[in-house]
Amino acid sequence: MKKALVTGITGQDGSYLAEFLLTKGYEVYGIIRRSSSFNTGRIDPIYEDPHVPNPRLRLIYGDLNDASSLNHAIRTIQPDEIYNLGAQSHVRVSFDIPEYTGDVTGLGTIRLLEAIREAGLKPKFYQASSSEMFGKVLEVPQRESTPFYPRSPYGAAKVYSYWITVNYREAYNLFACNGILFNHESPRRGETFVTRKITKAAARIKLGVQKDLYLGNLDAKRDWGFAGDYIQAMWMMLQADKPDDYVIATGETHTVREMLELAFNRLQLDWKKHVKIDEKYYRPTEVDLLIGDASKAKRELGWEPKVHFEELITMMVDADLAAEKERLEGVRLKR
Ligand code: NAP
Ligand code: F7E
Repeated sequence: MKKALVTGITGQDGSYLAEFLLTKGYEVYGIIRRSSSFNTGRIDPIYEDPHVPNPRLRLIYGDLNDASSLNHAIRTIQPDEIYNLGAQSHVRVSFDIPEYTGDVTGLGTIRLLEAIREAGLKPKFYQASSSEMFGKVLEVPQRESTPFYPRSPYGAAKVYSYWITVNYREAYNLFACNGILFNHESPRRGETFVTRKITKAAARIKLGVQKDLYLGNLDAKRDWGFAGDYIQAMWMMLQADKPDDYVIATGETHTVREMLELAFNRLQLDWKKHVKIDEKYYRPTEVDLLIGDASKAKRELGWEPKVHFEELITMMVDADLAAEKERLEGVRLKR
């Protein structure tokens, strides 16, 4: 049975990837951080009852800023594949905690790569690279050969991780790949990223438990896809004949305003009556336009996105509406 080690397993992508790897017959090991409250909600359905855990899913404590925990995990598990999805992944927050972001999102990758090298192992390695590396874009659409121009501490840290992954591939002949993933969303998306913030607010406004929604720049354009499609590309990269770097995107771009309109329209709401602009959500430097060209992934891996933008936003609004109704029902029953 193949063994996969996933950092960031409690996150959006980690939870979809763990599910996917389990269906492929893998034994999955996830690194989790100690937290004062439970934060395994996204993987609870596959972990089952904590007293009767899934024997093929194991969680171990560790941290990307703690080299000894990574060394220990790799030496003891001896994984066949490693997916490095752990990161301080919020771009706006990276301006508030730039050094921490550099430590986890940048140096965390070298700690993991060094742990592999020191253990004398040759697992396949996936690095969660990001379209944020293209930042102030030097080419439209962005492809694997487009030069990087990061616009945030997060983007700069991801550029470091990208190049150190390439370097370990070339220096030590490691099967290491960068997936340059454009924005991808789902009902499991963190609630402070713009799509989820909007779909959750739309649901709450519809149900009368929220009145206004405060947002920042509505003109930014993003290439948004579905996380469930994108995690499959990660796995496909590690099954290819040779290690390489791939852009994963839909090839379509939309403004935040368009996304907002679509989400509110789904619930017959007029967003203009509820949305207010708050300067605090603006970034010191913005990424204005992202649109990816994933033709290399299609050609070489056979990967293509399946869920279209409208379908994705509908899926997210409907899920938030159902969850919010359930939450309110729970509150009503408790009274
Ligand atoms: P996410 O939901 O924010 O999840 C991030 C994960 O990283 C969580 O499991 C988090 O654990 C973990 N983490 C944070 N700090 C850590 C640390 N110091 N040590 C170990 N783990 C740590 O992110 P995502 O959307 O799933 O994205 C997955 C990866 O892809 C990230 O590296 C992100 O930067 C990158 N990426 C995302 C997108 C996108 O659009 N989603 C696009 C391109 C690249 P806790 O649960 O304990 O916080
Ligand atoms: O912002 C604008 C904001 O935070 C998208 C991460 O997963 O994808 C993500 O980074 C746009 C930006 O995602 C609000 O200014 C307006 O232009 O949802 P976001 P992101 O910054 O693109 C990349 C690929 C990653 O790698 C990252 O890990 O929306 N925006 N108003 C807002 N954004 C937020 N968060 N909140 C607002 O109120």
